[in-house]
Amino acid sequence: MPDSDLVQSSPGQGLLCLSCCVPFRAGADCPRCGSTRVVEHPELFQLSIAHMDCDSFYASVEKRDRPDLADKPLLVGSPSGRGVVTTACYISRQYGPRSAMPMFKALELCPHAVVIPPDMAKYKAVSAQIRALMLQASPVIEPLSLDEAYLDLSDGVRLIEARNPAVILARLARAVEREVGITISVGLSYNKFLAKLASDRQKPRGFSVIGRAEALHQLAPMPVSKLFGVGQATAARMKDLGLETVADLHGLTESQLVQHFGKFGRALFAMSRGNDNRAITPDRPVKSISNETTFARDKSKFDDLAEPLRALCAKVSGRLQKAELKGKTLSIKLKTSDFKVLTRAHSLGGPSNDVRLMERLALELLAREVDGRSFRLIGVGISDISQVDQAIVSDLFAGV
Ligand code: TTP
Ligand code: MG
Repeated sequence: MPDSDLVQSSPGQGLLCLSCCVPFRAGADCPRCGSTRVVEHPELFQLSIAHMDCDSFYASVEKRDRPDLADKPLLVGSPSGRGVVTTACYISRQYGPRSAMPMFKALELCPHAVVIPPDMAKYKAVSAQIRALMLQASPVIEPLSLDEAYLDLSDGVRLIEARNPAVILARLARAVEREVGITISVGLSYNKFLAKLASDRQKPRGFSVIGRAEALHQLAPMPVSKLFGVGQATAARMKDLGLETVADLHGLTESQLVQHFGKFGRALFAMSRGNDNRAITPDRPVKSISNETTFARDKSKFDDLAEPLRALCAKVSGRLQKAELKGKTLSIKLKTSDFKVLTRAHSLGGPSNDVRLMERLALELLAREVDGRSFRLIGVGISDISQVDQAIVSDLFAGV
């Protein structure tokens, strides 16, 4: 663990500079760089589920490309006046415009706003760039739309074990600003529902934390509409029942909620207490790539088995390289002449698609199994695959 993160492993400490991304022990401003952009929370270094959401996404991208608009109110949407606002920048929001508002109304509220039509191809490219940065932190990210995603940075999941999740998130937000040129807000908690709630609390350029000790207390005064899955219709039904805030829900038992809202009542009961056990599911499954050969005649000698195994390693490594993928675990598969399947796995010691490393480990695994038995099939596979470029990882997450 880097010294800078180690400093924070003591309980009760929870200060992190959002400018230089280094934790510190005490004080209001960062003792290292003097920044006042500091996040403080007693559970800051114990939480690992995050939600990140870009600030006024389309408008931020347009402002990045038109620096002359930086200080001006900007609306992204159809300039004809008959369409709706897709994004209102934060300056324009001071005058009232919001997403989904008819453009003519937004322009009544903010007549001096500049209007730019949306350029979806550009926003998709920016989104892909941000996603690539996120994938350097964890293979388990779940995008919800072009500008937001959940990230699982738990132990055993995140790619940079040595760094605390909060530090990784601060670095990611900084990388999005520096490399993509727009700002993003971070929510950090212990489940998806609370992480998303948190990311929305301090926009723009926020870093907000909801810990276990405070969740119930913080949820209590919120309107029921803040709960995941409570739309206008459900909120209206709740109002009829006298349920307007989350605290009102706390007064009901789970079975009472189920009585009123069916199966959803169970989710409501859990969420109103800050519980949410939904897993973060990557949009594309963490893939594995494998290849196998069935022999015309069974083989039992090491050399006879090693030759096809080398050829399979070359194929699998070639596929990985072509797709710009790397895997962390190598496995071999053997099927005996009486159809028993054996699989043996070994870590590659980090993401790799190097054919020589794969061959060496595959042959080591093979050597342990060769004992006179005859085999009819041999295979090799790489799993724990991510689109990680180690060189970039070390740039983004190494050092302080
Ligand atoms: P949001 O994340 O909801 O909004 P935002 O990024 O503009 O602002 P915030 O800082 O509050 O997160 O949506 C992301 C993008 O999705 C937004 O820039 C434009 C698009 N969008 C629409 O096209 N129509 C809509 O009604 C909304 C809400 C968003
Ligand atoms: Mg957004």
